[in-house]
Amino acid sequence: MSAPDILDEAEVRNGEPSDIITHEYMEFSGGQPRDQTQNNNSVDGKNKMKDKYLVWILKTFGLSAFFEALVLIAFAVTIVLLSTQSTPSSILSGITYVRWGRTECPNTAHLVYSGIAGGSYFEDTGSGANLLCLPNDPEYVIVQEGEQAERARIYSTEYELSDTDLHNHEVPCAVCTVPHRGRKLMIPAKVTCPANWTSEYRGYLMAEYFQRGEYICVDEFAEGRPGGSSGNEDGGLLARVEGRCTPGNLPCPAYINGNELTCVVCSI
Ligand SMILES: [Ca+2]
Ligand SMILES: [Ca+2]
Repeated sequence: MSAPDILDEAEVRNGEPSDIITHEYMEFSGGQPRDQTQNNNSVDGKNKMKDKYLVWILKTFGLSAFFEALVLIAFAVTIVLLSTQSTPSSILSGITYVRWGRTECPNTAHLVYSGIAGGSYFEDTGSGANLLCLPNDPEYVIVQEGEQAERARIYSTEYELSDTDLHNHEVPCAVCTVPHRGRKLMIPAKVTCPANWTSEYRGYLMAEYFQRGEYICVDEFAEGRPGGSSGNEDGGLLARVEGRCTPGNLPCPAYINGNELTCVVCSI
């Protein structure tokens, strides 16, 4: 007998669910006869309603549709549980770094935003010492229009590389993030990473030409900012860094006096 035939028979008998279904419920609830006590009658009445409802669902939607729905619900619950469990690790793991000299990230990383290197004016004695990757679309809140004297200042930064085509071009930057990594490190004077570390990018060590500032790693394939100017507008000035053996005691000849230093950004 097919499933629809069973369901049809269930409805025909006194308009109540079939004995097959009722009997199965009785066995499940301890196998007591349906009319043994008043309480049992009350419970039995509720069970009849449940059985009727079940029969109606099965008859209306069919057995296959019913079980397909169950499978879909189980699949959805599994997806929700997996996504809930993966959220903390995806948030808590990963590194972020600035790729100086480029507007895009390496293939292994995701771009957070790209912008332009910003720093202090090359003759200023104040303002910040570090370089910032300024977004291309700043958001303002409270401002006093016009220039005020009592302000630190930030300017775009140019390559000060007169022996290259990059000279006087503004320096772009890309903020990159790599999931499932725990540490990052910029190693000066190296183009290779330690064992088990991954090279994010490599290039040349650079720093502010006239001022005390931070050393940064500029990509070996550095570019000028798209839409920027090759004119000499100054602002911040970024120059390559060479080692000097004297004065001081740099370990020469491992370091060679006057050689421009490299750099690599590594992650693990
Ligand atoms: Ca320029
Ligand atoms: Ca040199």
